[in-house]
Amino acid sequence: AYDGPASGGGYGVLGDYKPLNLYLSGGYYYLYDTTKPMNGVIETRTAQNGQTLPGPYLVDRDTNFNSNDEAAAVDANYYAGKVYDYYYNKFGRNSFDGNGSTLRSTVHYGYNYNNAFWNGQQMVYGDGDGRTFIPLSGSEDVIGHELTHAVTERTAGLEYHDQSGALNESMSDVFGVLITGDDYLIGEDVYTPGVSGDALRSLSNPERYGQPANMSDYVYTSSDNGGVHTNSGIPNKAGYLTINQLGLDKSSKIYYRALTHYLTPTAQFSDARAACLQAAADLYGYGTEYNAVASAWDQVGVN
Ligand code: ASN
Ligand code: ZN
Ligand code: CA
Ligand code: CA
Repeated sequence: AYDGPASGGGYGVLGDYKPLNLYLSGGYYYLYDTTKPMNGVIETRTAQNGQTLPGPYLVDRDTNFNSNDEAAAVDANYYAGKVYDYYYNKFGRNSFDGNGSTLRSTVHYGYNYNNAFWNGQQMVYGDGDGRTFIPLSGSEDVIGHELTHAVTERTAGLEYHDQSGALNESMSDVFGVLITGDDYLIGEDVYTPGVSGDALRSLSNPERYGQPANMSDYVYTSSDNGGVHTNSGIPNKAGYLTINQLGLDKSSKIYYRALTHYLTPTAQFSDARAACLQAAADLYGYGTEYNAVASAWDQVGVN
């Protein structure tokens, strides 16, 4: 065959088959998707259980990515494509920077590493230890969360500490939910394989996972950059209440406009309320939608 784009498929972390856009070069197939209208590509590499980034490509001799160590990579590239499609189709945003830059992921980061992150340049996924997590790229909402950190960095620029940091975290969780559109849980597909029905966080019930859901329970701490993964429960609950009242489409438009037009690096929770209200007014006027947003933030004690 000739070198160039190729179609194939593979099995993800949960064992499900999915089609893949590959690239053939020198007798090897790459997780390297050239089919999007980007300046770059969507590609996935491996850290081979080390911490050197971005690491080499993970390649296969044929178009069927069916080996065990390929599963995390299959999902990383597949879901990165899904999240790319969401931002492009819904908002016309071409990749995280709006300029079609390459979406790079690295899987098999570290050993038994129970986390995933955006490092300012790419997404990085651990394999988990098999008890707390299985490979984290197996969850579309985790990928939506991490890639939204990249969007936030290039738009609102929310500083990653205290209330602005909790808003940064919350935007990633809210878009994780808006992108998948199926539940209000984050990480349920890859969290505690031995326990069913749980998740890393819940937008509808933040308290279930130790987060506050009202300003009166805000946690003052010096750990986790001022509790950014804890206090995000408050704006997360407002996000749930918004989505529950207005649905995915209107809520997506309101949140995206708030994130890209109104929020600034030092925004506090009250600024997020104001940003969502202004976005709702811009898009829908001062009616049902505006009142729903106001009610959502009222209910979590943010004025
Ligand atoms: N998974 C975490 C997050 O995206 C990593 C971190 O603490 N930044 O929030
Ligand atoms: Zn995060
Ligand atoms: Ca979910
Ligand atoms: Ca579980």
